[in-house]
Amino acid sequence: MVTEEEWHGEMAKAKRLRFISPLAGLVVLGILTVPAVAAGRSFGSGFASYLVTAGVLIVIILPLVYVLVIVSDRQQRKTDDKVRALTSELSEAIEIADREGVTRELQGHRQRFESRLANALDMAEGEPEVIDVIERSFAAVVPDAPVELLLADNSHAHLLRMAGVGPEGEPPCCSVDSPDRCPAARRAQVQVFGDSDHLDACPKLRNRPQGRISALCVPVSIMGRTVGVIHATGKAEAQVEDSQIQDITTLAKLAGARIGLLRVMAETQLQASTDTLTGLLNRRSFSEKVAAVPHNLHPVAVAMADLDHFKNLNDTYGHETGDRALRLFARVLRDSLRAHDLISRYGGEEFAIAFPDCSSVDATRALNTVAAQLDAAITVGGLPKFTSSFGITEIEPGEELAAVLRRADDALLVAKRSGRDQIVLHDPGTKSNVPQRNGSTTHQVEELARAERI
Ligand code: GH3
Ligand code: MG
Ligand code: MG
Repeated sequence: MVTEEEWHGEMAKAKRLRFISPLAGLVVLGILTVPAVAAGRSFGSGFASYLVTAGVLIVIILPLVYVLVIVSDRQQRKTDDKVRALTSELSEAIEIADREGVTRELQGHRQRFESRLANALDMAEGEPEVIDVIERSFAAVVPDAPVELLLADNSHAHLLRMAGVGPEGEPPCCSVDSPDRCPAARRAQVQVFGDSDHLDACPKLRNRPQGRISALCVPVSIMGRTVGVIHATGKAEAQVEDSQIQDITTLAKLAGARIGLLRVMAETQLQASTDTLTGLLNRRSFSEKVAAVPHNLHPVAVAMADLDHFKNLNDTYGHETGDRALRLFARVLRDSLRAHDLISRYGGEEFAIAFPDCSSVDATRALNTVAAQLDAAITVGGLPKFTSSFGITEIEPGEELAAVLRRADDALLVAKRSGRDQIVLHDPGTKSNVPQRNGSTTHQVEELARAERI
């Protein structure tokens, strides 16, 4: 390394030498001329004396000139060395600057990609939107390679292809079917396989239709648990760029974090809207959902259910058995009714149900099935026998839910008074409550249905 001080010192030395050499030469020549002329004269006069003088001068000056040449040559070489060192240092510095420029440009590109990706994920409101962002990011991260996202289902036992792209439209189609069977997911580590034929390549890469391939597998974690993998393939022995690994890792990290956040939010929302014992809607979310059901063009039936003599069951078999009975009743309701019926635990051992696009007669039929299924489920579940009473009505145009529930509750009260284990339908025509079950139930329901058809 040549310092600036050294360089200036050498330049000053060379300059001094250039100035001093001719001056010193003249002085030395002047001084040496005297003994040379004297020596010439001592050998005679005329041309011979000149020759002797010149010869003496040459003999004396020659070594001096030689020394001068050596000194100046050495100085020149020193200067040349310094120049060479400086030149190579300069080109090295230029090279480093170029490399840093490229690195800075890559970093800038990565930062821009990261911030756009984070922004897109932040705007994604549900998992399908997050998956869409991931799929669109593939084109930016690995533009020419088949790549896919495999995510575990709720059971964590199966990996499902959630997104996939490829230059010819075909994703890599890895055959792995569970996170435990994927080395990247199992080890929670990025895996790079240079050639599917290598001894230590993932077995799932062999025998692909594309033949020999290389692969990059980046695990996706949600809240610290590896739940999937981003899998990209390329030509065998193809060099995988560090920047690509970093970009896919960033994509996996940000997408996993967003999905995790969305799942926590969904879980919190679910917890806030459901009853913890039964998993049914709670009173507040039931009211909100029923308010959103249109009831002007199509009938919407609403039922109240109350378990019969539930206090006795609790007192006789214990609170734990009572809880099991409540859970069983909730499960029977869920399994017997339609997926879009709104079922809630309204409080204690009371349940409210709304049947969108369903008349009270059809709802009565559905609740008859519930009662039958309950009986069977109690036997299978080994619980003490219990029954339920129901009151049913229909929402009238523009009616508040509170008024509808009051009517359903009135019908339920009639069911209780009539001996329990009953379905009582509030008849909108006569505005009276009609029992629908216990002996004549089916018959009455069918009659009502026929009347409605007419
Ligand atoms: P009826 O047939 O008239 O409805 O009589 P009932 O005994 O069912 O009604 P009552 O209102 O007298 O008693 C309701 C019981 O439900 C009392 C209460 O301890 C029980 N209960 C309410 N919530 C729960 C719960 O979360 N778990 C359990 N195990 N029991 C509950
Ligand atoms: Mg009760
Ligand atoms: Mg009650």
